[in-house]
Formats: sequence, structure tokens, C-alpha cells
Amino acid sequence: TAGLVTLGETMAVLTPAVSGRPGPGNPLRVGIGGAESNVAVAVSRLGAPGTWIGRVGDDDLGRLVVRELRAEGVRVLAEVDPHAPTGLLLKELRGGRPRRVRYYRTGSAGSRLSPTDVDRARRAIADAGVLHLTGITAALGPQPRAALARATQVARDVGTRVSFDLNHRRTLWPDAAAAPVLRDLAASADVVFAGAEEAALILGRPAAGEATVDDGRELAAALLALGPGTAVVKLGALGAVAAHEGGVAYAPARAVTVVDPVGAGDAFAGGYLAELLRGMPPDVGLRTGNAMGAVVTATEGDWEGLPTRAELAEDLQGEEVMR
Ligand code: KDG
Repeated sequence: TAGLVTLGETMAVLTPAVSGRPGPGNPLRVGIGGAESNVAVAVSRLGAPGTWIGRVGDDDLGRLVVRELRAEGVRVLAEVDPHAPTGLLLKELRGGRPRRVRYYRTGSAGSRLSPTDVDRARRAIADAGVLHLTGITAALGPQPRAALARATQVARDVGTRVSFDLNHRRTLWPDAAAAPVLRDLAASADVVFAGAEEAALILGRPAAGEATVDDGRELAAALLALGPGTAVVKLGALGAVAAHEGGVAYAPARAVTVVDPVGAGDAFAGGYLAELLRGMPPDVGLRTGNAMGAVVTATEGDWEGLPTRAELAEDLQGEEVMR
């Protein structure tokens, strides 16, 4: 079956063992994470093929990235860059929960992604059912942005659908710089994923606090008018809305105790796209996306808590879909 292919930067993720500042009494655990590879892992756990295209340094952390992804069944097409190190991300824990992330990625191997990396993976894009891209790559600089443009072009040429998650990261670039770039990428995609705030940003509207389901419907319709085939707006605890040619679908989310919300959006996108790959309609994608996001939010780590298809089926039992 046709799977998902994605490209982006995956970093080593450092997490203090316990809440508070890292130090001799609070060692850092080492894992890996990257929005795009998180989605590839999500899809793989749900039983569909996932491929990740990227660059890593010629170092232990780069080898860790490659090994961890391969251990998850993700096909890795990584160029080992002898001139730059693998990037790092440090999670800051406050009150037991990740409060924010700090990046050490300027000049990293992963941020040197270029159109050449796309060209060498042309075949993988042609074989895939979906090419998944995110706004994080666009924030990394002109070269990675050119890689996104090339990837979109290749997907168009070979007839592979393009999925785009806005994934706006304020710590990487300011709203004013991001908005027009993210809007263009959203317009040219087949499926777009956005949080309510991100949707408002690219639509040039003021951020409207907590969005309701009705706000979500309206934002999704406005995103759809930009040009994508489907526009998904995620509403966190309220669930998610998808506007598409055939109408608007809504699926509520299950209430969870928040342990670590980082990665919830990737889990959602992975769940939605795994269903799309199986030919399922948007309401099924929303339901699976919500369930995947809920599990990741309730567990530690950006992707480690992702459920398998069988675990998900248990989770979903008894839940209803509302339109
Ligand atoms: O969506 C989760 C990601 O943000 C995290 O895994 C790391 O890719 C990452 C980033 O750039 O923040």
C-alpha cells in the first residue's frame, strides 16, 4: 500500500529526569523528536508505511535519530552531513510538565535541508500516497524553504497528494514573517492542518482567544477558500473540524489529563493521514486524529506514547462521531 513520506529536521531531545533545572542532580535523558518524523512514526504505528527524508550530523546524536526511527519501522532517507552537527532541543519542565522547548539548531545538519535532498528522494515521493510537510521547515531558512517548494513541485508532477501542517513556531520566526509564507504553502496543499490561532494568523485576523466549535467551522471554511482540498482546524479539548468539497465534518475529543501536550498535533496529523491513506472520509480521519492526539497528550514524550492500531481500537470503542 502507498504510505506517507515526509521531510524535515529531527533533533536529539533532552528532557530533565525530574521537574526543574538540569544539573548534576537532575540529569538529561536523551531521546529524539521532530514534528515530521513524529508523524511518520504515528503512521507507522497505525500500520502504514512511513518514510522520513532529512539530514543528520556525522555524530552519535545523528546515529541515534536514524536508529530510533528505523526501530519504529520508518524508512529513513538521511544524508549524513560531515560539516554540521545534529540539532538539539531542550524541554524545560515546570511543575512536572514541559513548559517550553529551547532550540539549539542554528547551523545544524537538519536545518541545511535543500532541494538536492528532495531530488534524491524523488522516487519515494512518487511511490507515496501522501507527502507531509510542515511550517517548521519553512522557518529554518531559505534553503529548507526551497526544499519545500521543490517537494511540492515533485509531488504535483508525480500525482502524490500534499499535506501541510502550519506548525507555526514563534521561537523560530515572528508572526509577520511567517504569515505570508505559511499562507502560500497552505493554499497549494491538498490537506491543511491548523490550530485556531494559526488559522487566524494566515487569514490576517486577530487571534480570538479560546475558539469554539463554531469558530472552528468558520475558520476551516475560510482556510478552504484559500485553495486546499481539505482544511482541518484543531480545537484541542473540543476536538477538530474539517471543511472539504463535500461539506464540514466535526468530531469531539475525549477529555484527558494533560501530561505532555508536545507532539499532540503530530499525532493528530498522523492519525488523520493514516485514515486518508486507507481511503477513509474526513470524519473518520478526525476521529482517529483526536484519539491519537489524546493518547500523546496523556503520556510523556513527543511521540513515544503513540498507540498502535489495536490499542487505538480499544480506545475508540463506544465513542460516537458527530457531524
Ligand atoms: O510538534 C512537536 C515538535 O515541535 C517537536 O517534536 C520538535 O520538531 C520539533 C520542533 O521543531 O519544535
